[in-house]
Amino acid sequence: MMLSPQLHKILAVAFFLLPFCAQGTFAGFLPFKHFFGGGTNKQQIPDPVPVAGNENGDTVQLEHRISRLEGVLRLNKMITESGGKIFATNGKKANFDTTLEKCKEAGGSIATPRSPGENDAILYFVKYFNTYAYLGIKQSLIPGKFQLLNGAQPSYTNWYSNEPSGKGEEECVEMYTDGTWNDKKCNKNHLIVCQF
Ligand code: MMA
Ligand code: CA
Repeated sequence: MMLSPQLHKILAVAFFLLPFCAQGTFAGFLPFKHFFGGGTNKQQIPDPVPVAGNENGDTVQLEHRISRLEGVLRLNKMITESGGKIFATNGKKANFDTTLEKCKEAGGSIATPRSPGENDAILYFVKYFNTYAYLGIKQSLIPGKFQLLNGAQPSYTNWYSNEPSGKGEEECVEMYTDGTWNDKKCNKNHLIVCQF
């Protein structure tokens, strides 16, 4: 059976977050090492009654598993959600190109806010780690004009006052800790935040 897009998404997030769980270095962020470390008091939660050899039954099982995994990720504040997107960070920093790579490797893409709600969902991590993050918005061929990575015109922006200011010298966009945006060179070490 094909993996549903929803399960695919959740698995991508889970694998993206995995190294960061194993590390257990983010005090307070991951108060559940026992979930991944083969803890001793594993609780058995029964699956719904199986429907033998039935595709619909398989789907019910998958949905049940996904909703439990989502519950874990939400409970531990490892994901934020808005506009049907899931946002996540591994708590690490990288320049713009490496951020693109890491997000792609994880089955997602760099966080790209399309609304105040999505901006807030990204801002949650920027505040938590007190570290700016690059967004999936880049200068177009016209200096000082910015576009989404697919070349589309952003319908939502949240520039800090008097930004963008780079006049062609700052091709990337960073999010400040108040959620506003600044055009910036692409070689800074910023928090990796992806969308799935
Ligand atoms: C820095 C740099 C720019 C930003 C200004 C705002 C001096 O340059 O971060 O991208 O626009 O600060 O003062
Ligand atoms: Ca700037």
